Amino acid sequence: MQKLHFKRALIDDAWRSDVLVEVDGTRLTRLTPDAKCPTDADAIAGLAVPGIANLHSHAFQRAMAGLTEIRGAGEDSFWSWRDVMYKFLAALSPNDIESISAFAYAELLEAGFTSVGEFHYVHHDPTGAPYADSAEMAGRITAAARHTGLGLSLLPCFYAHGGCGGRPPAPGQRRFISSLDSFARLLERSEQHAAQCGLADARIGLALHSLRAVAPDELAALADQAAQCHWPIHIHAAEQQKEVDECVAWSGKRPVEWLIDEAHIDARWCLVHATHMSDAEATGLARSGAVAGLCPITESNLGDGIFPAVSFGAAGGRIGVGSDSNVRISAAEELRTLEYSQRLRDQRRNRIGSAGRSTGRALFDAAARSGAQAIGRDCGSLKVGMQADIVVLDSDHPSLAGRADDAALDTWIFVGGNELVREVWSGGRHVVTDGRHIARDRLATPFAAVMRKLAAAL
Ligand code: NGQ
Ligand code: ZN
Repeated sequence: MQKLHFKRALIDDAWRSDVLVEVDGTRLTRLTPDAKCPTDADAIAGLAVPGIANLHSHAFQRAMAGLTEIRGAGEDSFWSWRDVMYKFLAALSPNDIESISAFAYAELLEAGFTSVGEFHYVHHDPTGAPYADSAEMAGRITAAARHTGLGLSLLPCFYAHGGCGGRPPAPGQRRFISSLDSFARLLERSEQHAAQCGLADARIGLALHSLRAVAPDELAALADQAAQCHWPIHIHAAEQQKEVDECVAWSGKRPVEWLIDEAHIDARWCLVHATHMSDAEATGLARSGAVAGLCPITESNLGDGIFPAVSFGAAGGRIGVGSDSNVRISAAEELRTLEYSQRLRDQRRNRIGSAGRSTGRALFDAAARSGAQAIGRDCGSLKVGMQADIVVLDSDHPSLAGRADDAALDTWIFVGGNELVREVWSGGRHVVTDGRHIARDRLATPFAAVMRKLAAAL
């Protein structure tokens, strides 16, 4: 049993003072506002808010951040970036994946994310042959979570084809490819890795790469299994116009439309990106209860397009955020980038949320609540029974002087960023102190070694 006493905290969706928080294992067991700090509790200054779930990450891509910002001979695009990404991942070893992921996860925690949905698809060795343990790489992801204490929802990804209509995979995709049979074993082993990784709150779900990589019969079979296991289901959808065109040429339907009509998506689903939607698709997606998994920094970096957050929100749609390519890791900046994309498109201010309310708070609440839904975790709100996922903002920072409550959230999101994150608990584990992950130095050395090796190889 741990006892923490917070000067000010956002509990059960309201700001309260002098909150005594009791944690048993990974969960919150009691929250008492207006309480004195008992002698056996740690007194924490600052503003405590629930940690945000990062609903979409490809951790390995952290090590190529900054290496794809040179224009090629032709038009640079998502697709030319993807070619570089394939070249980059071709030689990654299991040790490399573990070192990169562990450092990225430490950074996620320092950035205010307390859990991650790891959309994991680099399964096989560089020739495309399975490792002796078919979930070797998944095991390296669970090890990274253990090294850092980050809450993990591991989403092993099924990937079988190179394009809509069952096109054969390209050579660059050979490390991803499974059949339904081989994937069943990989899933089972992944579950074991999650169960045995030493984090009581690690769990798994299912990722289907995209309608380009998964055929309808495969999607139906795996979605059935996920439903029986109560797993969340994630799929990339409609990130690029070319992908929409390919889907229409194949099926007569746009990707989100196809998923609504043919996959009967519901609240267990997370459609990652969902950038290119008609009004009818946006309404249908909102009605389904599925989460739109937005990755605003990566979507900006890759030139994907602008998500229709205003109309989607008006239809009651649910949005969460993910760090995807990890080109820049910051919960605050993901939310800021999302809001700014809407302002730039509409030539207006304060687009997400409602009149008279803090925009930062609206962004934060949406991402906290729907992020938790998307990756199947009891988090996103500080109340009894939830994970003890807590982020404390540094009220001693000059940017936060005189800023209380929602104004502090607005300041974190629009003015500051990671430098305002001071203390972080994930599942009751106190892993960031004074703005730094407790294992940062130990994890930085192997990460830097991989960075040097890979930069030389590209
Ligand atoms: C991925 N990343 O799987 O890493 C994808 C690109 C694809 C993003 N969607 C590859 N941002 O979609 O084929
Ligand atoms: Zn992705």
